[in-house]
Amino acid sequence: MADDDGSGFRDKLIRRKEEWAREGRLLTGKPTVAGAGERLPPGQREVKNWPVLDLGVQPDIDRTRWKLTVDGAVRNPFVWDWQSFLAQPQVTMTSNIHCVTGWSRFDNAWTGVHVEHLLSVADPKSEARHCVFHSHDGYTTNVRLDHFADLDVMLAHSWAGEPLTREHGGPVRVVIPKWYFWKSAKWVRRIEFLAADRPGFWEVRGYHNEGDPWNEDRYS
Ligand SMILES: Nc1nc2c(c(=O)[nH]1)N[C@H]1C(S)=C(S)[C@@H](COP(=O)(O)O)O[C@H]1N2
Ligand SMILES: [Mo]
Repeated sequence: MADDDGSGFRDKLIRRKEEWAREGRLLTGKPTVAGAGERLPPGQREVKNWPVLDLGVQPDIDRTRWKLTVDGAVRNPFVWDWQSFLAQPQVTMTSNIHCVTGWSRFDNAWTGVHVEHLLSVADPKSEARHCVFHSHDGYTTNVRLDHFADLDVMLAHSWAGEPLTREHGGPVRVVIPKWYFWKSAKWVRRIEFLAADRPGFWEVRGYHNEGDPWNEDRYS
């Protein structure tokens, strides 16, 4: 794909998603309570395939050169390379995906490093309240530290027992099941801890700062 086509696609996609935010696309005005027997949040439909959504640039990161930096308001900033990442305790957890464009995909088995372990190593300072994920495609997204610390959050390198493919964010992506999927940064390269919030790529383009699908937190 030529550079022109790439950035044209990107600009068009960004404009369309900004328009959805202005229109309030898919909003039903009927928020529901998570876990009340229903698996599908309001305005969502289930898909069996797994759509690919990003800004049209899928960085090709060789696992031998992959590194994750964890820094900012932490007592123990560190860098994991691929071997040290795999040497950390590994977990497999199953969760649902809810994309703000309207599709949900149930029962995704992710394998990787649990957020509880990452936080025990990094040891956030008392002033740390927020996190920003930085990705290899230039994408960023923000979450509150207490939301990042939810026990269903992880850094995944595998999906359904297979290495995470490049198009879905491999070598490693963030998985935050309780929020719309734009918070789950693909190709993550850095996790920065902050005292003050710093909205990310979609959060400054009309999307909600948090993103609870049950509450229809689609737009700001
Ligand atoms: N680095 C990066 N992460 C990203 C994005 C992106 O453009 N770049 N898009 C987000 C959005 S809007 C969605 S819906 C999901 C899509 O993940 P998938 O392609 O694996 O379905 O990734 C999220 N994480
Ligand atoms: Mo998305």
